[in-house]
Amino acid sequence: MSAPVAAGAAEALDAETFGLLLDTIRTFVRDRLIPAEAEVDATDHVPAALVTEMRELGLYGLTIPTAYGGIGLNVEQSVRAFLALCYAAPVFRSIVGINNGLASWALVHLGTPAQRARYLPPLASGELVGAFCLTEPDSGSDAGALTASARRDGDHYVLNGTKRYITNAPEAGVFLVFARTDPATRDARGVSAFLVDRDTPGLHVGPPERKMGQKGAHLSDVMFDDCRVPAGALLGPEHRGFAIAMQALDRGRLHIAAMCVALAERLIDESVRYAMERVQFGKPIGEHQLVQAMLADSRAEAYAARCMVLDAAVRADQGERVSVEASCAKMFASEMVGRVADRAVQVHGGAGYIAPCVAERLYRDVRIFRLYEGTTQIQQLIIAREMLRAHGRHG
Ligand code: COS
Repeated sequence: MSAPVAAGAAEALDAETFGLLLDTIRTFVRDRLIPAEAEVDATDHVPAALVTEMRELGLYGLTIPTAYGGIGLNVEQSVRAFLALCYAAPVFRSIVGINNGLASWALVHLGTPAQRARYLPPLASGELVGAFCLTEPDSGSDAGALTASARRDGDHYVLNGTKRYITNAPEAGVFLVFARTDPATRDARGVSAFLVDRDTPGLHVGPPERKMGQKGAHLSDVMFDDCRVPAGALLGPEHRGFAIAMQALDRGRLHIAAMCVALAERLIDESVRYAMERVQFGKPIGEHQLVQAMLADSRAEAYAARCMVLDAAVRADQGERVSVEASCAKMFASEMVGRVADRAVQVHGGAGYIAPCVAERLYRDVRIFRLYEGTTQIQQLIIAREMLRAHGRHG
């Protein structure tokens, strides 16, 4: 099975307009999102007014082509936009992120004209929220082992099965669902992708899960019980859905890496501010060399991750396949922000363990990055497998 389409972006925003967009995002983050963070964490709810503002700024459609009402950023620009946006708590990226990547990537690259015309404009505006349904109760890291089925029945498919931990499912209006269309297979072959509207009979959304962090972003199970969809709901070629999911994840992993970098930079700024305010042994703790060592380690690691994600993004824009670079960036950046968050709590001392300290909240928020869109161990597997394959090819 080979990749269904080549990676690479067709469109980009001109430099001046892009600069204005970045300035607008930074101002929005500073004036609107950061002041709302504590309330969102306490209430597990993002105020409707903020969601409306995110829509009006175009944040749901950053990567969707302008022909469909999006902003049409290329990969590097989208990474830079997330580096700016994700200086605020990651709940806000979670709300707009699926529309910008996992739910829209395959539509943009493989959708029929009718599918694009129907779904991309409302996804770009945020009127429609998308969800990406790959994971199942018994199929997480081994995504190719999924058992949800889609049986052909005349000019319909009938879906059955359960999808687990589906981000934005409680709010979603369309679900990109991966299901097995060839019952003779048990692995990555024989899986197809479907666009399923929320109001389709037989589709049920479970209650939101209680999570460790990222309060305000919701996920739940999605169940399919003899859920009939028209044959036109098939996205991309039949039995080629797994490669579609993997390509969407390649792009998603770059965005996760960018988010990790931005949050590390925020945690470092919070740490430096506290280190200059807090006085112990007669001077600000930032003047103690053991505290300086923690700050310096965090700064160097965040810088390394920033360079990685930008390099991978530029390569993607040049048409290179960046599966390995995306996995490297996601793995390094997510592990890095875990260490940075841990040091940020350490710099804050006891105060770092007590709400409403920003370090305490972000420490909880960033833990998911080493798990979702492929655990660190799955990224290692992807990277090492490609190294061994390349060795086999070139001797
Ligand atoms: N781009 C394009 N095609 C890809 C691809 C990619 N990045 N990765 C895999 N494919 C295609 C390949 O073409 C391959 O076909 P060939 O047999 O012709 O090579 C096919 O998909 C199967 O790939 P592979 O053999 O690598 O599948 P495996 O089942 O062995 O393993 C891993 C795949 C482990 C890498 C995959 O299951 C994975 O990424 N798991 C983590 C899932 C995940 O991130 N879940 C989070 C869900 S969203 S929060």
